[in-house]
Amino acid sequence: MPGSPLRLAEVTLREIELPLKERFVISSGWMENRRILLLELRDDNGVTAWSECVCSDLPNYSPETVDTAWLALRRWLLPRVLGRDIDGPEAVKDLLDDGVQGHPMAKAAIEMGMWDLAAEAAGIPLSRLVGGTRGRVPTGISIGLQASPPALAEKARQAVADGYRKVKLKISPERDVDYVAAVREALGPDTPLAVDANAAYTLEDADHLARLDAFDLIMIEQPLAAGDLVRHAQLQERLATPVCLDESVVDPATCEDMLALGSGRIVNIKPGRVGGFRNARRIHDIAQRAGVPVWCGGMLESGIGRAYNVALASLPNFELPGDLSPSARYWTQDIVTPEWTMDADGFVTVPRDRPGLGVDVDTERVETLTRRSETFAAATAGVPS
Ligand code: OSB
Ligand code: MG
Repeated sequence: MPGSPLRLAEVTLREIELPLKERFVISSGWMENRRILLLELRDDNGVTAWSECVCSDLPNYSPETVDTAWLALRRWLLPRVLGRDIDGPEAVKDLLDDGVQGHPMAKAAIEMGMWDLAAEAAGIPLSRLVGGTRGRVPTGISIGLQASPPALAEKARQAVADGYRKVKLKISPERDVDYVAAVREALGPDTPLAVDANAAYTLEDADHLARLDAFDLIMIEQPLAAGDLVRHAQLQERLATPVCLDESVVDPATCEDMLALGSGRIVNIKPGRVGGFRNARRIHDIAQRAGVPVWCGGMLESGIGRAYNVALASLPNFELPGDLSPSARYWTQDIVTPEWTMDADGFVTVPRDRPGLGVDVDTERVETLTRRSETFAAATAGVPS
């Protein structure tokens, strides 16, 4: 890692409220007014970086929430890193894991912010620091549960017209085969189509899920519960469609277990879910060695979290389109400039001509949207040693 050690002088936690243009419904819950936890990190030299904690308001996707992350950050995680000499971003995760189980999204918010601080300090783009090789990344859309098969088919048709290179449909036991059939019929045989169940099924549903094999899906994402690696392997044996794991893969070890057991053939990597970029990169490498493609998932991030996802998705084994929709799909106005856009071919450009995230945070807008904030400083901040 280039340069001198990192030392965090100050971190501000902020909760903002950013309304989604449209309610986003998945099998386990829904989101409408996004509560977003942002971190502003400052090092000893006054270099700053923004990061985003990707938890939601409710613990439906994972046990963490905005409120648990705020608590974990202020009480246990920030005290482990503030004011310490840290060799580089690779070293952050071990400090955060020392005596603290779980809380991967809270940890990732610090860890990823430290990657950006290191990129800013070195004067290079974040994508370069993490080892990205792509100049643009293919983009897919994740469409929430809809009221009827025709309503879903219409959304899917619009997404293809917009240029998206993959269409992912949320499914649930009440809304699956008929919905997927309507979309496949509307889009024709060639559009890359996937489904995501967010853990809504059990192994008892294997015969039912096998009906989805008729639609030539590129994957079925997370059909069973997060801990069900063995059951996913049993299910995969009964399906022609590749299983992709999201909630189940929480660290490099669970990715190795998935591959050893045959629990799936594709990995969704969300850096927040796996505790940050160090783990995300390790999972990328493990999958690459196994010949298993990965893609970058999304958590309805603001433009700040999206910058990290775009940087990560520029790594070479991110072969499938990521859930990296442009800002305008989610928000009336994002909190970064320029906003994230997608070209007519369905690619998002990786910013490679400026240091760090490649976008500016609209601090005035963030201030207006802020519901609470709290600043934590190192005891020795500013004192030369
Ligand atoms: O399972 O991938 C998921 C959003 C919130 C929680 C879980 C998931 C999702 C998405 C959104 O699919 C994808 C996006 O950010 O566009
Ligand atoms: Mg998912």
